[in-house]
Amino acid sequence: MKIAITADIHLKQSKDEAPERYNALINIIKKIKDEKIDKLIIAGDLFDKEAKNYNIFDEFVKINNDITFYVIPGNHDVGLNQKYFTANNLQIFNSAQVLSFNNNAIKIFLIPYSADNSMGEVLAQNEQQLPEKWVLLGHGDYITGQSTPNPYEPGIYMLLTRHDIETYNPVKVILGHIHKREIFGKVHYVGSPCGLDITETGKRYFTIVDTNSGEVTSNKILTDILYYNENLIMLPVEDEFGYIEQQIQKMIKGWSLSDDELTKVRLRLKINGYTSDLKKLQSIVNDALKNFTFYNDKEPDLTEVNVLKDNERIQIIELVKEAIEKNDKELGLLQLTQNDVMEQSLHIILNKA
Ligand SMILES: [Mn+2]
Repeated sequence: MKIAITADIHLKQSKDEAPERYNALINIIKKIKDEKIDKLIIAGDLFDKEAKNYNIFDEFVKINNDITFYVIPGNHDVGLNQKYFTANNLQIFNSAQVLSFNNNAIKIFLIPYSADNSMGEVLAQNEQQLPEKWVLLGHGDYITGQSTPNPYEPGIYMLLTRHDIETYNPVKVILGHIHKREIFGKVHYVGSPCGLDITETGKRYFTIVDTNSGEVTSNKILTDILYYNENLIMLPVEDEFGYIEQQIQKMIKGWSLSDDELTKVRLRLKINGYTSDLKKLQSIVNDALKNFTFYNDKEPDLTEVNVLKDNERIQIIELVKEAIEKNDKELGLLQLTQNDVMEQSLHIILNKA
């Protein structure tokens, strides 16, 4: 049996405010129906903090009466309660619980968010009722020392440690809270189904877990908006405008989006570095991106681009650029990008600390 999982939708009070979040949920429902899946778990932060009116979601659940919705609260909707809803196909869980769909399959252990406990404490309290094979589903921070900080959620929430996982040994762990889809070993962060703002970039996914095999897969969501927050470096090389056009094409290619998805992009672009002709740079950049929509309608930010007229240094920069491109493999081993090294080299060549 397959069960779909999403988290961190952060629905607003009305559908008019951030409608893309509702639309992402609608797309998930469409996709899981296509796959004949009839269960959707929402792993916390279904609602944004100020939500008080739940009728739109209640109606939405009722309309989709062939799906059962299982919801655990997250830190944004911590007081969420069954009595706020009338739909029969919706279950809200306020305490840790085992979900069991058929006897032989892997079970799901739900841990709703609580400000007073870590996930490890909840696991210890429930050790006796943990099934033989189970997937942990919760909302909080998994600490490996390598997770990406979430600017939306500073601090640590409902900690889960690697030690907890080793001690209780779930088949998989599926978590809400970090809005970026990330995978650390058996731990999967689902990620928000639609970026909430410019910091939540790239394609979005929901998760499907197979309760027979324990296999977890990521499935793309067709969102209304795809955020990209990019930085490029302008170099005053011989063919500087050809160079920046090439950088822009490389950036777009790196997103690997379909033509339709490219129309969903909301781009914030900042360019650093040096040019011989700022006015021309602006027109080249705007022309290369004329089919794109910019985040908050702000054109690419060129305020950090300096003008350089020194021919000798331009030649030196050209040589350094070639050397950096030739040694891309070595830079990769040092976990450096060509852009990082070029930026540092520019500071040195141009005497700017
Ligand atoms: Mn969240």
